[in-house]
Amino acid sequence: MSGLTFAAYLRDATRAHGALPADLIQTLETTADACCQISAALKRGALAGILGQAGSSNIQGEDQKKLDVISNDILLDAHVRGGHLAGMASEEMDDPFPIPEGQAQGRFLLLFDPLDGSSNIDINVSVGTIFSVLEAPAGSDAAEVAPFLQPGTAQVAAGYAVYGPSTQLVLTLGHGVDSFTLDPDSGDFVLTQEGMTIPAETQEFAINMSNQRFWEQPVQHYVGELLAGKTGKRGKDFNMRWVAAMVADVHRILTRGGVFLYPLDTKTFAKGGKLRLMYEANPMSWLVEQAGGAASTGRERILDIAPNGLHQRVPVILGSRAEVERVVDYHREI
Ligand code: AFP
Repeated sequence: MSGLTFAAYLRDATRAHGALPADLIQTLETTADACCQISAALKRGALAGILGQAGSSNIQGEDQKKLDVISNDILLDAHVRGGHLAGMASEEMDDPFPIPEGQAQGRFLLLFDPLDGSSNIDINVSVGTIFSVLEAPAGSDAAEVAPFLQPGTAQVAAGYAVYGPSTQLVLTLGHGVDSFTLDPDSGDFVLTQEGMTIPAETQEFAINMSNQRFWEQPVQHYVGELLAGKTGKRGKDFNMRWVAAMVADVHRILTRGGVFLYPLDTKTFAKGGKLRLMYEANPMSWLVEQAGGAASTGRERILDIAPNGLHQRVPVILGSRAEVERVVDYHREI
């Protein structure tokens, strides 16, 4: 199947796994097109005068970069014209965005983090777009928050684009994880890896070590064991990587294994964690599980969480199954 364009792949997925609804196919194709546009904007960077702060902040109180706002607008505009969605929700917007009256409507809901890791933009390091697709409950109103508040197990598609040396799109429809590379000549995403799998064991971990003094005891204990290396209980040396863009860190784990932790700590305790359930944790957790890994808050499976708000935050521990299970055990035992 390698070499298929994204559109041909979606037609093939229909043949292999039963018909994908036409409006879901359109949702995914339009999202891929929008990612292609975001990729082009990122490539122009300073030449287009689009680096730096936008002078606004999002609902989380975080300063927005110009490219956060531009990427959000690209996704909104593409999908308003598309005619296949009931509504959208974004990390960068306070409220849901229903498809305006007078525009064609569909039955799906799209949730996205338009530009994850945006602090990396100004230093020319990888960033990404994360998305999750849900079906709107019959008779629901996409101007309301309620239809969006579905657990991660209800996702019908999830994926991300990582804007690195090449632009890659990684997708799950619930039958494994496949990866596409943007062909800059044709503007098509082309299937380049089928069935991404995360090895159960690893020697690599990702965590922001500067937060160590704020962590809970189970995570202190786990990371302490990793740092002890060959001379400690684990009997092997571990390497550490931290890109500060979840997309890039998860992409590395999907590609060569590892474990990623943004655990609960005393700094983020009142908010419930750092990462957003609907825009980051749910889509990434589904991708990781579909690749044979695991994803937990330390205390529960992320995909089982019943959301209580559009911008809810949760602790995230995901990646190689054996490592995630060990951290979960420590949360039970320590
Ligand atoms: P933004 O999407 O607001 O740039 O946040 C990125 C992020 O949520 C996630 O992608 C990173 O893993 C994490 O923040 C990095 O956090 P630190 O700043 O604590 O390293």
